[in-house]
Amino acid sequence: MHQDEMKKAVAKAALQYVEEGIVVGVGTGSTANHFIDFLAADMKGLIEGAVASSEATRDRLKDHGIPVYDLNAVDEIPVYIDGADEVDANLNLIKGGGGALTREKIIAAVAHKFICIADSSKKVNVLGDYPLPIEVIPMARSQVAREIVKLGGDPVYREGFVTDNGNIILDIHHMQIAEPVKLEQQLNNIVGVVTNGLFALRSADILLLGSETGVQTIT
Ligand code: ABF
Repeated sequence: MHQDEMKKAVAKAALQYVEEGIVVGVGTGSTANHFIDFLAADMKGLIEGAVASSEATRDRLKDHGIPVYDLNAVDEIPVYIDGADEVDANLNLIKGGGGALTREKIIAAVAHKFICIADSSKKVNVLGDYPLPIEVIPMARSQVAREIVKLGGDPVYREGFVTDNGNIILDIHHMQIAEPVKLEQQLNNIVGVVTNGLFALRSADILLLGSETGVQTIT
């Protein structure tokens, strides 16, 4: 299977976790986009609606005619389906390559179950080859960058990019992340950081991983 076929396969497999009548949390990115398309084809009218992790996802859901709710209007999210940029054996993730990490992390925190859908290229032994995105309040950019250097990272300003929340992104390069939980906490403690793209304190519950031979379910 090619990469996009793997993405489609895991997106379709994720439908098994979506029960009738629920509000489903929906992620961002090309794999999540496939999921939205399958969700609309198979379950539109059967689910109550969705909560979107980005403006782009909200638009795609709405284009398909799926009701989109504000998170504050929803009591619970039984399941959240989203992609990742990297995933390790313990289902810790790097997310936020598309810049939607903050809303993604909020929905992941609310969701009872977080299903990560990814093609095999995302599976790694140690997180960190993929630059780790950090959403930062604009006025704190230089200060946060200095603190990241102290932690051993190499922060790069994502030029010309503004998040859905009006903030900027620093991508941390060259960081082997041996202790994801510890680093997530350290980054959370830097004043001016809104969110970091490590999902280790709240990792995925289930990984649907696309491979040459089909979809593997990893827990
Ligand atoms: C979102 O989409 C992000 O957290 C992650 O950066 C990205 C994965 O993109 P794709 O599915 O296009 O590979 O889940």
